[in-house]
Amino acid sequence: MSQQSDLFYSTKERITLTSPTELDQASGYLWNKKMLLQVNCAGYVKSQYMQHDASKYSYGPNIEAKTFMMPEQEFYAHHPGRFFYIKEENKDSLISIPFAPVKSQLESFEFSVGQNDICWRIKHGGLKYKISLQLAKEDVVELWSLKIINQTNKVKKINVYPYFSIGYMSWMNQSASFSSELNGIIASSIAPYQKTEDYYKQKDFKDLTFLLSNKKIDSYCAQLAAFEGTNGLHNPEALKQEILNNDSANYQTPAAILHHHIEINPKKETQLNYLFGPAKDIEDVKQFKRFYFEQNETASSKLKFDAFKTASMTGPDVLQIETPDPDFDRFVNQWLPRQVYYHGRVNRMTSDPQTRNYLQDNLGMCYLDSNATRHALVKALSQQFRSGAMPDGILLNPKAELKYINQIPHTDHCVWLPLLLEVYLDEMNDYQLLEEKIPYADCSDRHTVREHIERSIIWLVNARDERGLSYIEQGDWCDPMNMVGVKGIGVSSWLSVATAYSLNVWAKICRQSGKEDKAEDLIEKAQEINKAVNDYCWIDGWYARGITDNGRVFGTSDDEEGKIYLNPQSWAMLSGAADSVKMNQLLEAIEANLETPDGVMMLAPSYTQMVEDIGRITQKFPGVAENGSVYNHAAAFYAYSLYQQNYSDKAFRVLRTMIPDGSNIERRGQLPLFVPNYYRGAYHQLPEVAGRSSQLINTGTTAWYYRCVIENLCGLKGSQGDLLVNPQLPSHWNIMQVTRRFKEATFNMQVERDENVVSQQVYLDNKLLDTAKVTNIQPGKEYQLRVLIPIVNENKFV
Ligand code: CEZ
Repeated sequence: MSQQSDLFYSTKERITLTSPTELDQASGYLWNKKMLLQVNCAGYVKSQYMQHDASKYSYGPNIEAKTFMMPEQEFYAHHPGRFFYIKEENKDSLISIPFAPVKSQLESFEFSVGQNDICWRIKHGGLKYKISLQLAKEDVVELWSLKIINQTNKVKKINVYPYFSIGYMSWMNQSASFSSELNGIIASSIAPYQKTEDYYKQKDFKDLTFLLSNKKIDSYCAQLAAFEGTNGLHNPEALKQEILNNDSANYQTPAAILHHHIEINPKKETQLNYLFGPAKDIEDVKQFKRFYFEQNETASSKLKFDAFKTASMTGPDVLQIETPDPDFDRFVNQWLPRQVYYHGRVNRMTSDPQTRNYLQDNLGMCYLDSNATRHALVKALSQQFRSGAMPDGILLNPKAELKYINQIPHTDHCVWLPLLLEVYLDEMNDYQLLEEKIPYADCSDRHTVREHIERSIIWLVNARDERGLSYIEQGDWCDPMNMVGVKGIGVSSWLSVATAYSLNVWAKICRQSGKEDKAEDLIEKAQEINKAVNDYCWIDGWYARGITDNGRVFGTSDDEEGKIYLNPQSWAMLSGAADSVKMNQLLEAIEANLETPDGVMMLAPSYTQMVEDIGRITQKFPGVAENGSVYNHAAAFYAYSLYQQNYSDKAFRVLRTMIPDGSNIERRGQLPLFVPNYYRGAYHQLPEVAGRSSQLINTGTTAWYYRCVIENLCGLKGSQGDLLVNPQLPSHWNIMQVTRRFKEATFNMQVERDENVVSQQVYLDNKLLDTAKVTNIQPGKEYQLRVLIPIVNENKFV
């Protein structure tokens, strides 16, 4: 166990917060392939599940907009949650655990997040409470357990009132009542609709929400208003008396409140289990009751539900590191692969993930489950158009439709195809994939993957103006940059260098798959694009962000706001546009304008007013999301580009700064168990909120972060079936141990600095290798690697 601050401590697989108030936005997340819960330390819960598309079963107290997951969603008194009111018999004192809604001082509090469960340990009034939450393996069901231990020498008589939010379900039809047969609250609704055809679309919707208990209840309340009365949830009217009024909700906002009167003998304990979730009909609920309660040997006794019935959120164990930085190790070994796996398995809880997100999330998944990546690549290419263009979103099921941002034309989606293919081929050496035949979205001709990629490359090369710069239309990687090229003239410097980089990557793949001639053409074209970017976008020491429909170059020192953007700089390093002179200049410009203690901002200064020839990005609150936050996805690109140029210390600092630790956790407001999509930026404009976490776990950062760690920091990168060995340690590390699974073999690597070596030496099973690569790798075999690297005189990682 390492105590990283008096607020939290970590063990190998858990992070535990010891205060419900010091980090009040702190949360953990649990998921299975159909549902996602973000659970806050006080008991508030954001829950959603997939039916055709993201849906809810526990809502706020009034109609909620159906939209994609948002950053910085604050909690409020009626925010949905899972709470247990506790009242000792004949005593007025009322508490609620884990903390909200009563929020009274508790004697001791722990919020502990594990890989596959979340639990709370609370002591108060001579009783010890352990609340545990797991998710079902496949079903959309929350599995809750509450264990109460009487630590006193007297019999304890208490009333327990689990309050699980249901909220405002539907303006068409909502109600709730108690089912004695199921021993629980059943709330039912009709998902609102007006178009006739929607009736048939949603006939099989799970419009019921249920809360079942495995212990006979004494009374209940299924109506929010009746429970709360005029007092509010911190002191509900209904709890003025011991027995609840057994209120139903009849087109009134439902709630699920049960009541158990319990007597616990001295030093004895009792255990209560609950199932909560959506269902299509009563039969569905009965089935869950049978499966999770009746057929669950352990339900009545032990805290946990049968392991085979609960979700596991950790992918295969492919990488373990041990370095001088245990907090970093814990994050890389446990929490990062868990977040990468979540993205690859859950697709950000949508049925039409944005194409760039889908491809990048599967880039990360390639290290954990390369078959899933192969499947995703084939699926994405089968939705490509014959023209070579890629859609803005990938439809994951026959009923899926392109929604929200996927209805706005973005021009970058083809760029990510060769990048994903490169990681897949390096990891799996599966060049046969290039010959696999796949149809198009708008044509049944089946062409090879190679042909599909060729068409996407031609599409990218043709989507450029007379200067050779890439059109941006209503956005590139930056979604809300929607007015630079809305007239079809404006261009993006980022997309231009990204296109050049993508061409170079495809050239490498062509060279590796015997298409030498193609490779030459591609590299030439990439150089042509790099030249155009240098000719038109290199201004005063860094790359501008683009040129608008009216020919205004923006993202330069001439701009008051949005002077410099990070992405064009890092990708110009990747594409080869930036030679060493320009690289030094742009790195200085980044250091001077974008670097902050919380990380590298994606642009600065943040916009404080609308700029009509740039667009929506300038209307976002300064320092939030794309408008100058520390947008970790962009920072991860920067780290990757720095590693390619051997700026290992700078790259490691960018990665290390993304993980909250004792020195900045209060500022960031989250536990080090995920990388959020951003930390507040606008560091020089709004320092008081800079560094604040968006708390949003959906981010393309994780794929690139994992790639940087595996291929650069550890330097164990696949190449045509071999494993290249070239670790890039930060200069303040003298040693590192790594275990990596690659091509079903295990590589144990020890890296150490040695004053007798001037350049890296690689020993395989104690034999010095001529070249730093392991060839002829045998599946199932275990390999010992020892890498000696020079001592660094100057520790550049300060
Ligand atoms: O969505 C992300 C996208 O999922 O924004 C990134 C983009 O590369 C990702 O593909 C950068 O723009 O529409 C908006 O204003 C939102 O800001 C989305 O752009 C943003 C969501 O907030 C999720 O972060």
